[in-house]
Amino acid sequence: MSRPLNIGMIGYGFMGRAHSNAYNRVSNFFELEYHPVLKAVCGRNAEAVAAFANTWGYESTETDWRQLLARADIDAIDICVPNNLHKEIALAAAEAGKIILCEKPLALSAIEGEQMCQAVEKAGVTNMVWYNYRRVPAVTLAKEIIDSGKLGRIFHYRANFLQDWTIAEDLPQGGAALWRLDAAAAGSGVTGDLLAHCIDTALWMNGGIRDVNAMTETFVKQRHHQLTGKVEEVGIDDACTFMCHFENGSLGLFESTRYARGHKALYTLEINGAHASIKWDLHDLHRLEYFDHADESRVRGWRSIHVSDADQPYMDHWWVPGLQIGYEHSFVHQVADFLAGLASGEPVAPTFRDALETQKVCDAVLASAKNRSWREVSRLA
Ligand code: SOE
Repeated sequence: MSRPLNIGMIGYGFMGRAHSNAYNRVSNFFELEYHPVLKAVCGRNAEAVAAFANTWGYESTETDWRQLLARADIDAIDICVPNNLHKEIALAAAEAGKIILCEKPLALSAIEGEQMCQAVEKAGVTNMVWYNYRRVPAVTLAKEIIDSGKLGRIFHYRANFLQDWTIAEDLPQGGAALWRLDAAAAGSGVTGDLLAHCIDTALWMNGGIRDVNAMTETFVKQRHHQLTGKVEEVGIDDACTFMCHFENGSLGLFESTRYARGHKALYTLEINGAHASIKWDLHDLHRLEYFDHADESRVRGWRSIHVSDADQPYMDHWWVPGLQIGYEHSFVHQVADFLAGLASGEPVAPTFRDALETQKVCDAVLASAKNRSWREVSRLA
């Protein structure tokens, strides 16, 4: 008989839906020692949070997150609110002895992130950050192929995350759906929101980043602020490009923007090794492109692997070979791994400490862009 893990989620936006869906689905597809129970969801607007609870099957609601933390029937807190609230909630949740799942990026800065790491480590509470793309089966397969050594020495790591949803100059900043455009709530723009995903995957697949050289741009300098009602300076980076040295000697090139007309969520990555290369594209997320120089020369070329077979990562839990899954399943996989980790006592990556490494790279990227110079990653900015 599996044991309940009572979830208390704070926030109920886009990520609240993604996480709730994962909690609801996981026990149907994975046999685990724990099963999530949607005990409570918390948000300031009582009516809206009640409607959310009803849609997703939460047993109760709260309008004050401190009340949620005080409840003895909540085992795990899921932080799904804007980035500027992560630290305060995480520190209090650790103090209350709750398990913590935190939406990415971990914090507004590495200094904040370090405080969060110390809090969960001192309290001894299990923790994880939602960097979901690691658990797209094709991405997990890419990691397994790299770890097997098939690529040989790595020369290049390239990643893009391109969107186009903020081009309109009359799009406001701030408030419920648009806090990502407000530096006070988000900390940064594409660096913390999109490049953080690329960096998380890169650190996981290719190891640490030594130093970075970045440029950022804010194309629309002022926007109407939904909370203050005034036209205010835009403090986020609309676009960011950086190059870097990995500790393994390979070179990295990363680009992210919300101004690439025609691209909605084009996360792509490519790794070139001495013997083989790998490419992946979020718009075609179940495929992994693979080129192996060891193939017979007359038939050598890029293979497009449809990652849907039972011996490929996670796929034995879903349908029959050949039938693919999508974006939301990466969250289901992350919950499944998290619950398995709870049962075994093993930390599940990315923990707060793992995610702090991404935060350090983000800080270095923003500092480098500001100072127009190379910046080492290890310094806490
Ligand atoms: C921004 O548009 C966003 O929703 C990010 O916040 C998510 O982390 C990313 O996965 C998709 O794009």
